[in-house]
Amino acid sequence: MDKVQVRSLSAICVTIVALVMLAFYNWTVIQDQIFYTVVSLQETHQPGSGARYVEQPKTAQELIQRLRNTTRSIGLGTTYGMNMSATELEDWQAANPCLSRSELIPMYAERKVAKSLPPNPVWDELFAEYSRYHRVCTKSIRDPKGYFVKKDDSSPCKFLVADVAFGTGLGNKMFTLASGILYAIMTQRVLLVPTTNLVPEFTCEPFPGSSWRLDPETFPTPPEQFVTGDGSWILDAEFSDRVDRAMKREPKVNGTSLGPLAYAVGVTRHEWQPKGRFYCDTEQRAYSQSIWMYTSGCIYTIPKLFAIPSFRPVLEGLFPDRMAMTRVVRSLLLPDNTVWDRVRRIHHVYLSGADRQLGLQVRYRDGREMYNKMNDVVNKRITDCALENGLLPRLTSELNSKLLAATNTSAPNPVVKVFIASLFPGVHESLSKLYVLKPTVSGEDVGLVQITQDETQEFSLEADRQAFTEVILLSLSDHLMVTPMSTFGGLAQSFGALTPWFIDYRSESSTSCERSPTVEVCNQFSIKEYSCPHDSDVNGQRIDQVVDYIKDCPVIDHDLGIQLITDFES
Ligand SMILES: Nc1nc2c(ncn2[C@@H]2O[C@H](COP(=O)(O)OP(=O)(O)O)[C@@H](O)[C@H]2O)c(=O)[nH]1
Ligand SMILES: *[C@@H]1O[C@H](CO)[C@@H](O)[C@H](O)[C@H]1NC(C)=O
Ligand SMILES: *[C@@H]1O[C@H](CO)[C@@H](O)[C@H](O)[C@H]1NC(C)=O
Ligand SMILES: *[C@@H]1O[C@H](CO)[C@@H](O)[C@H](O)[C@H]1NC(C)=O
Ligand SMILES: *[C@@H]1O[C@H](CO)[C@@H](O)[C@H](O)[C@H]1NC(C)=O
Repeated sequence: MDKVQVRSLSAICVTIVALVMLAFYNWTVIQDQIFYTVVSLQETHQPGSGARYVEQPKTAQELIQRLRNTTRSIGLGTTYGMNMSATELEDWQAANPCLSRSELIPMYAERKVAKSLPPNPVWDELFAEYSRYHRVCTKSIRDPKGYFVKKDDSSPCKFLVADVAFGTGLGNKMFTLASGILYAIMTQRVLLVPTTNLVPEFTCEPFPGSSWRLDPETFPTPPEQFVTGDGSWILDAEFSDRVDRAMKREPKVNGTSLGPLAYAVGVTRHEWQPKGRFYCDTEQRAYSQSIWMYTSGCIYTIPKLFAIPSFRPVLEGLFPDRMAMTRVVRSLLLPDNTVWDRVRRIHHVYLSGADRQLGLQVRYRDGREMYNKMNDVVNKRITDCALENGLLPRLTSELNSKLLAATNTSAPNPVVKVFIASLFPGVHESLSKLYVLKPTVSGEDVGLVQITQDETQEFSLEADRQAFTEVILLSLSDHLMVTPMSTFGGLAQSFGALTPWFIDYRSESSTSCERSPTVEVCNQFSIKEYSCPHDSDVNGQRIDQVVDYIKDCPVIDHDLGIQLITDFES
């Protein structure tokens, strides 16, 4: 990891912490080396039923069926059963209230211009079945820590601890976790989320009768960044070595019978996401025989899951429109009641009743200095973009003739509400100067709303809650204009199922903005070729040449990444 990379990546995910991490980097490497020599001594262990190799399902229905079979095999005849009783469910819902689960989707449907995403019954069925699996597995092993420490593998259930790199903002957290969530579902692993990353503190518990919360104070997670971890985990380098050695011993087995290579594997990071070899069939076959996995980082990687050949049939069946992120966040990452209460109040007083809502997300990642330098040019581009694309009405210097002529106007002017999310006041001031002083040609009245302007990015539960509130309010827009590379705006786009316009932030540019080719966001800093030494059918090939709906991200957004092209546009 050289300095240039650290700087450019820190601009994306870990704004402040990266410098501290650089200082600790050498220390971490030393830790890892000590750790590897310890774990190599215990390479063999006897597999239980959870560690048996099973091929990836070929269809979404087969995945659902497998989850159901596992749930049945461990749930039937137990006190907790396969399903919860109605009273159990009511009690759980009373203890884990989540108003947004029933109230958010109808608000998207009420938008007057934006299209609603049609329902996806296969995804809903999978989510329900996975929730049941989660509950029954969690009940059956009782205590995740005890199960882990004993290296137990008597249950057919497997587990994923899905974490997020320390010190990241809301958007990066949610995209990273969403990637872990979809991976857990695809690989039939019980999803557990360390509460230190705070996501379980501002989202709803997603699985009825169960909990995804993992207390990292008591649960032994692997060594992460500069935090000391537990040595029971095999990390990437050692895992790849074991795969290589096993494949050398039996080159013909094609990964199918590698046998369990490790009880617990921590997927360490390269550029804040799993390394290229993670996205290979041979490695995935090997991972599938480990009982525990741990992932972390700060980058969205769902596009790369679509690149894994053995995952693709199920993912294509589940998301024929590729609206994967929207389904995941709307089912599993909903705002808890504290956040939802803010959304409802602010929406009610400032945004409801509009004929159209425009969302504007304006981010100056490097803070005040960048703001001072770019505020004028960014504001001009926002206005130009809004006018060129009909997102805001044009101004006139003449007074509204209709208003003046009529002494009794029965029909009030249509209202366009602009919700602005920014750490700075610049764009609100700039638009106020236009729309407060002058009427519009169309006779539409334009209202501007910005609820915070904190200037600096904070790292706290309160900062995440407020950021999430503003993301949801942005997502309720009919049209959305966002800052390139920003996962904050990207999260609003995913919740709202919106195809955004990227404001042009390049200093030398003659365009004001550009429409995104997709609702999906960019998998930033992604390696664009398969690096799968044991899968000669794809190794070295460009992913976009193997999978036709995966493309380079647009240059205006982020030129070092790939993304899914959606069949839905709004
Ligand atoms: N409330 C609020 N917070 C913001 C805004 N812009 C940035 N932030 C803060 O800065 C963080 C930005 O990190 P992140 O969401 O990962 O977005 P990214 O860095 O642009 O990809 C957020 O989580 C907030 O804490 C904003 O418009 N409103
Ligand atoms: C589920 O179990 C049934 C009955 O035991 C079996 O016929 C079926 O093949 C299993 N399905 C899958 C996908 O494992
Ligand atoms: C559990 O609930 C599912 C979905 O409602 C149903 O199909 C299944 O038959 C139930 N199983 C048992 C054992 O009650
Ligand atoms: C590897 O195994 C898979 C799954 O059984 C099979 O579909 C594929 O054809 C095999 N590839 C080779 C090169 O043997
Ligand atoms: C204004 O017009 C509306 C509808 O045309 C009518 O119902 C109302 O009585 C009028 N009000 C006045 C004060 O003239």
